[in-house]
Amino acid sequence: MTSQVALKSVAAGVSDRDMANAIRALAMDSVQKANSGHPGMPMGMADVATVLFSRFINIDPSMPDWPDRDRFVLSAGHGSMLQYALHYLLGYEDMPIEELRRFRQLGSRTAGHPEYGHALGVETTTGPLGQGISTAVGMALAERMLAARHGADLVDHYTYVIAGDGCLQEGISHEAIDLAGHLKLSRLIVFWDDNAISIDGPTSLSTSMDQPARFKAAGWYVQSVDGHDMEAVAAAIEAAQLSDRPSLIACRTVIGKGAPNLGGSEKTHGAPLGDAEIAATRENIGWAYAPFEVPDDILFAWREVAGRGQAARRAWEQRLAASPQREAFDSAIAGNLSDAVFEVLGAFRNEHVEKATKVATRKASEMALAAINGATDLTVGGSADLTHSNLTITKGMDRIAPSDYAGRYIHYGIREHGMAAAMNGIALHGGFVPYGGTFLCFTDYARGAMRLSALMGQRVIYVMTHDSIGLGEDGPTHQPVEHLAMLRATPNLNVFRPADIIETAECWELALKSKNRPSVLVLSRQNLPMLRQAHSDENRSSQGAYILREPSGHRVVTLMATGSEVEIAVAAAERLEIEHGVAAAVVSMPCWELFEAQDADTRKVVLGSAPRIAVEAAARLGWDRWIGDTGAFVGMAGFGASAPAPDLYRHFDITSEAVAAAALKLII
Ligand SMILES: Cc1ncc(C[n+]2csc(CCOP(=O)(O)OP(=O)(O)O)c2C)c(N)n1
Ligand SMILES: [Mg+2]
Repeated sequence: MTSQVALKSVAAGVSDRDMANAIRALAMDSVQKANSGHPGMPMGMADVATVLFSRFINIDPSMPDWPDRDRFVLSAGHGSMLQYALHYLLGYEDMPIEELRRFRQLGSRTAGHPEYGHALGVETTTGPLGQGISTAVGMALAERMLAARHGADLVDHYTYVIAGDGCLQEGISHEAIDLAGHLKLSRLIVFWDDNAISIDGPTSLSTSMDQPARFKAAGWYVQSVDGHDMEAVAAAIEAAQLSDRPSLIACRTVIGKGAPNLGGSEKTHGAPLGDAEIAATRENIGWAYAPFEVPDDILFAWREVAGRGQAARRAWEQRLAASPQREAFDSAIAGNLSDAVFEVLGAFRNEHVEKATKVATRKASEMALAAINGATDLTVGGSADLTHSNLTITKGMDRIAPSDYAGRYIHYGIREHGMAAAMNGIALHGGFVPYGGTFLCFTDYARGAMRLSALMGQRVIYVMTHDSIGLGEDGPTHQPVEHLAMLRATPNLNVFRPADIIETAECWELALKSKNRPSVLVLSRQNLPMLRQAHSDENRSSQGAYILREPSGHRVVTLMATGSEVEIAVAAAERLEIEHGVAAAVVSMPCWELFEAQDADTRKVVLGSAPRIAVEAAARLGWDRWIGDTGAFVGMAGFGASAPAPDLYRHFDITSEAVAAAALKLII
């Protein structure tokens, strides 16, 4: 082993180009060994990344979660080897060279695309193009909001993004860029890997977009540089840091830079270079080392760089220790909601059982939110331009505006996908619990980012109102039918469809307590009666499903329903009992996922052994699990229609009469 002192003197002779070539070599070797992956992008962006990481970014590999670190988002996630190579070179303890050798293998930290939680320092999961840049907008916004609350002493960092042609072609980037430009998120700096190549070939096959002009039109500060001119890149970053607007630095690069025959070609995008081209590349860039070997001096030069971030972190810790904000800041970052939040929700339930409050569950959600938002300031609300339909703003919530980040309500604009991605970024950044609304039907538009909320296990709360044909006149374009099935099929996502004001408050409580999981609150436009017989201190929805109505005798049939159809099931049970002497239990199932998590005995008690009928104004898909072989389903078999809601329920035969008839058919 060479001594540290000796290394230091050797490192002094290491050039930026050597440091960048280490990234190139590690990327091409790892992809070659895995026989899978994307060498072109890391090789093309190695120079930009070297400048960014060696001269600017404040991160500390020995404490990757330090709250005031700069955020780095590799939006072009297919270039994951860029990030893994950097992490190895910077000395992240979970990224030894063995992990690079195990690139893309089962159980390695070096997953095909960067995954949040897999490797230290990966700030967000990327790979679905466009998500990274859009998530970064949420991070940059959260940074400004947290700074507004706790001061620049504690919160003062940048969010850096590397995005490719693909990220900028994706529609979500439009939403994200527009929002960031409008809000003047000046701490957001995006590098565009402008290599004019994607998988099919030159980008001219499919786009004539003037990207710099597009960003300028959205209010960004735009610079264009040669991405292999390191001094030009450094100067651009310096200028970007001083801008009062978000920055795009268009970096003209060569994909697979360094590969003498394949550089510049789409062939380097997503396939190993091959032994011959790798040997030629080594020759071409003057890299005389074996695969996975980085000489000590170059490695040391990289490790030295990490010291800058470490010093920044230590200085920040001292500021925190001396700050009167310390406790509030720590608690916000930990995301701990005070007991007061759950106490007010308990009192809320008590009050409304007594009053038998009949409101739409979207209204109930607004009322619950008023209580929640009064008891904590961690919650940050918003809507994709449907604030007064989703009922997501409550009294006293100030709005976030350009250059004014002290509020806690975000007008996301008509940008469902951008909103969902921004909420991921806010949650990942820390300091806030984001919730945001749109119509349930437009979950489709937000889906890509919602899936990532679930994959990353983030506490993002989706307030999805107008949840069925019950929305009425707007018609089938707005009436979700298949959305519940899709959401329920998504792993690690809680889908709540409360039946009344009490369940709504309970579901809000459960969503807030789900620290490692997103939640979707599926809420009605139409009024729904309060269905509880009595107040219980226990949160009955926490079991996912429970017996809402016990029959007077031995149960002959069980009626299961969610949301607005629970009322119909209750009416059907009464009809069956009074008119036909049939004892029917009603099971309300506000959250399938939580019910699935119960033990088999609990589920058995709730479901009973009598034939079961499910009632839901949505597609049947998924219900058979609960219905069993002998049951029936009353719901939707196709799209809805435009008409007043009561007419639609009659038209589609989702009525207490239809449920009672289905029950009689089953048991006779
Ligand atoms: C939403 C989405 N669509 C498609 C893909 C598949 N895909 C991965 S990389 C890529 C091309 C990206 O081009 P670019 O960003 O220019 O990357 P480069 O080839 O320059 O590395 C595509 C289509 C994806 N990952 N995500
Ligand atoms: Mg490209």
